[in-house]
Amino acid sequence: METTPSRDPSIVIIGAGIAGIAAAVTFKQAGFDDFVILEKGSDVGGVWHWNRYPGLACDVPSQVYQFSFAPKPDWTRVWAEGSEIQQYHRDVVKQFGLESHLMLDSEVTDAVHGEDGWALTLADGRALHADFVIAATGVLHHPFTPDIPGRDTFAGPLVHTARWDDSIVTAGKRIAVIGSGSTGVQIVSALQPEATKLVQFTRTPQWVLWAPMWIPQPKLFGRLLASAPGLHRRIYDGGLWASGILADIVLHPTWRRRLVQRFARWSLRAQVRDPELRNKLTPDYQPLCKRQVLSGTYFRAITAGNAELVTESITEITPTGIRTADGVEHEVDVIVFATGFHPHNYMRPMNLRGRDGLTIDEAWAKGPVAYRMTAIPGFPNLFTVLGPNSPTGSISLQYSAELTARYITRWLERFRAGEFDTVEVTEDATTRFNDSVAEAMGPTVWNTGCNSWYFTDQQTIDLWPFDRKTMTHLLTEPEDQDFLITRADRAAPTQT
Ligand code: N01
Repeated sequence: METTPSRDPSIVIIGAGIAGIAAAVTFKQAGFDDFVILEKGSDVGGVWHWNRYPGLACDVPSQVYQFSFAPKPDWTRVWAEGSEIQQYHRDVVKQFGLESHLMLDSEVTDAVHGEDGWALTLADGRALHADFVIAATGVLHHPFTPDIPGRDTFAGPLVHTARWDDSIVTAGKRIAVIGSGSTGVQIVSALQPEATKLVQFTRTPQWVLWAPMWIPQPKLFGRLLASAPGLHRRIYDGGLWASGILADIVLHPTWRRRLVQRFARWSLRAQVRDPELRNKLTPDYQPLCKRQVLSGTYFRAITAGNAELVTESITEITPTGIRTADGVEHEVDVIVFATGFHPHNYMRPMNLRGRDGLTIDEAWAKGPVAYRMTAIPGFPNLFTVLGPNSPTGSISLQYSAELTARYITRWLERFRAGEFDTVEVTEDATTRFNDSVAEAMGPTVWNTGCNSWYFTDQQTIDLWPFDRKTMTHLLTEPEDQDFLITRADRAAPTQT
């Protein structure tokens, strides 16, 4: 193919969380330097910046929950707390010289594709241009607070976990926690010991796998890993390999899945002796169907003398508490919403317009879809990192983000070499990919009859139903026949 002189693409990465950092470091290491990272928050870290609630920790072991290019030997705990993970992201940004590329407090309101590439506008009116846009906007970043009648009448503090307010005093208070997902379980465990009273409102109980989340990582182990990078790498690779077992467990109904499910049932039986409470805490769906919750402290917290589990549905918030369907008013001083997120928003509500003015809402009228998690028909030179169908329930997010970023780098290299001006995935290829996703969802545990945030409004499951090997295979080399590739000297898009 005839090429034009080499030109460096200008790139805008939207989001400075795991996906954005992975993309930025990968691009930089591949020799691309003309990029900015736009972050709506005041710091890097994504979910680890926005979530600062008491008890926040990561339920993935930290020796795996890290970038392959930034191994951290000296985590203080096996499952690190949120603040340490957030600091890790800050350190990585510094270590890889990303600070000069970073624009914090910079929310993108518009990204419109035209003849000259992408035109972006920020909330404060600033304008930018880019050849490529990388939407690393994350999944769980729009908190969901249910519109319960009377919500505005409550006299005390009322807070969503993802917008925690450090000035709220919880010690010695009567606290309501609404929600029983990973967040609800963590915050109940953290607040119960010092509360006068803690009432958790649970609409659907969750299976909670016992895990000793508090155990420290021995200092000696950290020093050993620091002095032996080869060993550290092997441990990291071993962790990724082991997470393949988790992927197999959720993807296929084998004895391994049944074993973990038995452990989940045992975790409840062994820790909750009171039959009435145990009954209230027993889900009517299979363990692992929702995003699995891990905790070694939750059942102790909810069975404590100052704790109460309420399964009656909430009808109203009053100035002094929460009223349930049985007419009881539960008087509290603080209300905590651990009610999750709008999980399928991705880059929305941004005014994102692709070819011929196509909006992302129009493109996603039937739910968020992307080709292999990263390309959307109608949106040339735009890629998502940890976009639709990302493996939030199975494979390492860092691995997936780095792999996707390397895949995008292949396109950037070809743009630099002058091989094309715009690249856009075809409808056909995207449909084929999504059909294969739908088929592969069949035997997954997510599809066994629970309601979870994994489901879109269209009842598709927004997860990755394949193993890591398949992901690696699909995101190693672009397959040109799946894309429309244009050059300025050609009148119309051509499929190569
Ligand atoms: O949110 P969720 P989350 N009235 O959506 C309830 C990740 N994460 O913030 O099940 C009453 O899981 C809702 O009830 P129901 C992880 O991927 C990771 O806890 O819909 N209740 C549910 O109980 C996780 O899955 C870590 O019936 C209402 C809860 O609120 C994801 O974040 C830590 C309600 C929402 O649960 C989200 O977890 C924390 C209403 N109107 C989170 N509306 C790690 O450790 C909702 N609920 C890595």
